Amino acid sequence: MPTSPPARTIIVGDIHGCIDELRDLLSAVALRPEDHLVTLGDTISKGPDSRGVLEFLLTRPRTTCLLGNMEWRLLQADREDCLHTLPEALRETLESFGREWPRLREAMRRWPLWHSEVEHLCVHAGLRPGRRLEDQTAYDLLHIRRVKGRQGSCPVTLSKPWWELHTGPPVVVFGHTPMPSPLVSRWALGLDTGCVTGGHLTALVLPERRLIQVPARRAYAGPA
Ligand SMILES: [Mn+2]
Repeated sequence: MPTSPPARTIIVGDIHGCIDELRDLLSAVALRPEDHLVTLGDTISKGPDSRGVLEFLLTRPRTTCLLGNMEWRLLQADREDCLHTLPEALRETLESFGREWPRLREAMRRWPLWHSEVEHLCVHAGLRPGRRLEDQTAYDLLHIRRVKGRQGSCPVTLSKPWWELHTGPPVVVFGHTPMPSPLVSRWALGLDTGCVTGGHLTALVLPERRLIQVPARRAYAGPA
């Protein structure tokens, strides 16, 4: 009898409502029911069908969705009763949820800020270098891009991408900062390849550490 292949973990970068590309990507990786699916946050806003993306993710077993700054902003505005202050894209997203919003909100409130996966730490934006995970702020985990760093003994303080100063373990798998191609370095793997602005949607397949991409069918939003 043939033995079934071991379950994998499929980690997907910023989806931003791009349901067609999400389906294309999951076909390209040949997603199986036993695979664990992890999304890196910013599943919603800017793209064509945030609600469809959420409905898919929330009904699939073995799925872990991390919070991104988009979901966090929406939940925060809701909690503080200031939904009118949301940027236009998020306001449109909220309108598209219609009467489903309370249910979707309850689900998103349970989403974690990070997820640990054998040697890999998944998080939306990244880590502040030199700080333990338990000392990171939620704001950094959701927003960090650049930090002040020094170049050797040079006294000039430079602004650098956080991942250039991060030395693992763990290997950090992150989204949030769109790049023309995935960032692959010793201690960081960046998967936001700007699908919603016409780039690609990218997945990392573990344990084989394979990157798979599908192209956006079109640009749904201008560059941020
Ligand atoms: Mn983001």
